[in-house]
Amino acid sequence: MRPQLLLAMLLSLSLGTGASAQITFSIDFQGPTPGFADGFALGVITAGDILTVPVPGVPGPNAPVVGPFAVASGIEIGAAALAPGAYPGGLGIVPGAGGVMELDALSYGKDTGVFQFAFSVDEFAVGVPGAAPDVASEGALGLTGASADIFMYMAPFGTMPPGAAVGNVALFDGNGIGPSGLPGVALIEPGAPTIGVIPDAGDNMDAFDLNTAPADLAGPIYFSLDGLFPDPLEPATIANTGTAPANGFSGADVLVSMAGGVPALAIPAALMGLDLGGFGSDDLDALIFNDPDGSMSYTPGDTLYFSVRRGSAIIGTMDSFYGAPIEEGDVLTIPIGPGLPPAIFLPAEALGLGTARTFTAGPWGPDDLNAMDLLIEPPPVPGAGPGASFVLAMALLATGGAAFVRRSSQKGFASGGGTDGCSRLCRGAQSSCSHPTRIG
Ligand SMILES: [Ca+2]
Ligand SMILES: [Ca+2]
Ligand SMILES: [Ca+2]
Ligand SMILES: [Ca+2]
Repeated sequence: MRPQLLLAMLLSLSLGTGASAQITFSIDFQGPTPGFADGFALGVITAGDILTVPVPGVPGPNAPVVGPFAVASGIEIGAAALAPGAYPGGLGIVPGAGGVMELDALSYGKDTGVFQFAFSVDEFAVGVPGAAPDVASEGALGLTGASADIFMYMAPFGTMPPGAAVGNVALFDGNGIGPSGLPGVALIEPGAPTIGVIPDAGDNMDAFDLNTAPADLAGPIYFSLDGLFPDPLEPATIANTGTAPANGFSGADVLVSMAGGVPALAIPAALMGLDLGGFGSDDLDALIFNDPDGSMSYTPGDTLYFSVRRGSAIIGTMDSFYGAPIEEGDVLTIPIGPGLPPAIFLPAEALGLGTARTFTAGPWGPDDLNAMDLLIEPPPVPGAGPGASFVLAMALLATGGAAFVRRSSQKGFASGGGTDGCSRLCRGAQSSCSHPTRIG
């Protein structure tokens, strides 16, 4: 077995045991899946919906499984009031530009733990080559499916000064087929970067929660909506929907809904050092929130991390902790004082992403982290329970395995892993091409 495949399998096993692997997520409006009938046969998928894996079926939330998938992802909770979903009620979101509802960050307020940190990127991310499958091998200069995938940071979650490089490895796959061999979530890939073209060929997972318990669905559900300012890489399109201002909020605000309710402000942009350039000038695009006292707001003792998307005004501003220019791939946290910019907690280069700071940005600029979660699995004990295999994988990397994995991955990368076959058209193998119906 190839070392990098062994590593990926070990990492997936570390999450593949127990109910904690259940996933809920959202996709962005630019991909091909919005407009499809959902895999639960409940309704039509939108970019504001909270989705899950369509098998084994309702009620969900379900865990990623190896593809191919004959149907699209299932709607767990719909975006609009009374929208169809396995959990009834909807988030009460009203559409922005073009009738689009775009939810771009998600948390149930129970993101705890210090060990396992997972994230996703968009279709322009190139990554810094490490141990495939990773952002670099799956990204815009590789197999072009990284935007639908989830990756795991290869060190315990903790702050790191800008400049440090650790890396990542793929954890879950968009379509669950193809070279990585990892379980998937019934999204469509690959999707090469396309500037100013909609829909994109592939989906972009733009929010996820990796340990969603059925009880979480009752709420509170924390999320952010899309700001109005354009994506600099999508100049000729309606690149962003302004769902946030259409609902009366900034794209940089963290909101909260109970299923069946309407969005309310939970964590204002200003508390996070965002929108210093004016209302709606920043857009929060990834969220980790733990609210142990249940206040539904940020209070001392809570855990809060976030990221901003490309085009946000705060990008390039010196962060308030390390004094380094903020980038769209950084994991940020609240400022060290009121009125100051956010603090960089984990710089994008530590995650194996390309940054301007380290001169590793790709042809489309610095990589954008656009979804993340901190897992509830307890710190691993070697030989016992979930996470133990992660320790084994780390040990593999820490020893001579690291150099061997790198050599092997470069070799495998050069020879090409192939593409995902007919997935672009049917989410599955050609023998089971029952394509879901696109509506509208
Ligand atoms: Ca979305
Ligand atoms: Ca993504
Ligand atoms: Ca947002
Ligand atoms: Ca970001």
